Amino acid sequence: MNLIDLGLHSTILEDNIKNSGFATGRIISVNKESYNISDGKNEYFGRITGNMMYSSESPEDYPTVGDFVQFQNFENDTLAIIHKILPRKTLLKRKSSGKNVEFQLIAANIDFAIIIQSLDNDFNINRLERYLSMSFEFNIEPIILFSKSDLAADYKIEEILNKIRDNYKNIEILFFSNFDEDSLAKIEQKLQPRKTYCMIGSSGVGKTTLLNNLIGSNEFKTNDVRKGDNRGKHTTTNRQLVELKNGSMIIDTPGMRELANISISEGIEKTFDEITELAENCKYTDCTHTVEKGCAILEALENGDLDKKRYSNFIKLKKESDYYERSYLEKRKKDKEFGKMVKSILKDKKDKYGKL
Ligand SMILES: Nc1nc2c(ncn2[C@@H]2O[C@H](COP(=O)(O)OP(=O)(O)OP(=O)(O)O)[C@@H](O)[C@H]2O)c(=O)[nH]1
Ligand SMILES: [Mg+2]
Ligand SMILES: [Zn+2]
Repeated sequence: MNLIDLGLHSTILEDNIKNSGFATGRIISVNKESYNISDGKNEYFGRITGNMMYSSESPEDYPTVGDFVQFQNFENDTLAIIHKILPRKTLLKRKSSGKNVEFQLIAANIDFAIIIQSLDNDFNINRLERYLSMSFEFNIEPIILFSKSDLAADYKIEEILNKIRDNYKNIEILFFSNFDEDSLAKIEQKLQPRKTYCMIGSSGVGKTTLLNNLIGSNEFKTNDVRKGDNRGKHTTTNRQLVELKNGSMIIDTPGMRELANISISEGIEKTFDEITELAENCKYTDCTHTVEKGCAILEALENGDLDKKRYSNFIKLKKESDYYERSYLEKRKKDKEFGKMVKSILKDKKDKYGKL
């Protein structure tokens, strides 16, 4: 395999790599402060430079799984020092969990997001719309997979399909069981060489089991779901990129507890495109679609032309995304002001006492 096989875009290869004096590879897994890098032939254990760490302003300045990076080898190739992250084609990110309003990177240079929900008790349209909005926001094509079809009656599968098919005509929707080879073969056929797929979904839906099936060995750890509520036990703890035999690449991720997003209004508009279309006929251009007279969306809701649940999730996701956007911008502003203050104190001291 070479870098193009690993998914590197040829213009990036030409512009950045020739004669750079560095080696180039792709981050295939991230541990706390170290990275595994592959150049298609060998794997390297990497760390970032101190400079990269100190000059970083946000999590985006750090490498993530799927990134192409430039590095230098030391100590007989046992240590790779990462100097630079090459321009990212796409970057999948979410709001980090907890109170802190900050981005958390999921993966870089992804072509397709494989959104997985399981048919035992995980199916949830609102959550699906959340994942779709995130994928669309970052220009990553979604594929929807429903796992554990062996546990669901045919009528239930039909019911789910009826609920979502009309809204997402251009999205691939597949039902499969990790215990049914025919359905696994269908997924395998969809995976294209040199393309990168990232599996996302709740814990316990069968992401790692699918990965193991695709590589044909139980290399990665899986775990039973909890007895009472069928939820997963958060078995996968780091993100991992794996090359498949057919030349495609797939990233397994830890199951998400909750998915919140910062500033994804375009992704939401794309996910709810029938609502976005209606909004063009609202009387006011800054219509919030909640109380205004002359709101085409509220009108459609009243006439029964618009699904109530979809509408309320649309409003909810929009509010949440805007709220986190404002909080994030405020936080960035404060951080910057703080940085400036520290710099000016240091300068004052320097002026007073000379070199510090
Ligand atoms: N019945 C059934 N069980 C499945 C299927 N796929 C996975 N499982 C089981 O579900 C459990 C959880 O599977 P994992 O592959 O560990 O789930 P995961 O999505 O990787 O979970 P995290 O790593 O915690 O995010 C295991 O006991 C699997 O055997 C399926 O298609 N049908
Ligand atoms: Mg897993
Ligand atoms: Zn409106």
